Amino acid sequence: MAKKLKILIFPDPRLRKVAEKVSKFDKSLQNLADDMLHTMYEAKGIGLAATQVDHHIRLVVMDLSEDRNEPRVFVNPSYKVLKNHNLFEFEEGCLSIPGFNETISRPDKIELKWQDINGKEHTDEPEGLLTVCIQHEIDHLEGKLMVDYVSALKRDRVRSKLLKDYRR
Ligand code: GNR
Ligand code: NI
Repeated sequence: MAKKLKILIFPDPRLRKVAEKVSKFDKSLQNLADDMLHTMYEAKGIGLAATQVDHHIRLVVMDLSEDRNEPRVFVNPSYKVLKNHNLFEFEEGCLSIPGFNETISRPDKIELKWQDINGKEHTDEPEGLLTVCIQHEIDHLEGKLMVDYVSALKRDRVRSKLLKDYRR
């Protein structure tokens, strides 16, 4: 059975770690991906990076489908911004920053590379929400968060609020 993992909340310093490349495509990777998908569905998110559940490896799960029945796994994802891109504004949320929504501008045309759970390599030029979401998730793997795109004043307000609400 899949386990529900604890999602780290900003400003937990573990969210700032840079994730390591995955090189072993074994049962424990599969188990972590399953646990992350379960955790993402329980939290009603559309994506989750391993960093958010305190595993500092380059693993992302996602489900962008209406019916929540199209789980996807991205191992070692990376992207290049295409030359003919435009900036696309989208209101984002983050399971590690509950209650905070902000419109973020990101490039709308990327070449995405990743490996699947078996280590097989894939390349795609995604469209729409996947483009936004994978950039958000790869930011997590680099220790970067949505709050880094807003003013220091706003970031400090969010930090104080979450420290109060999620005091350990
Ligand atoms: O559930 C999520 N929704 C979302 C909406 C807009 C842009 C990105 C996202 S990802 C987020 C889940 C999350 O925090 N992933 O890291
Ligand atoms: Ni997030």
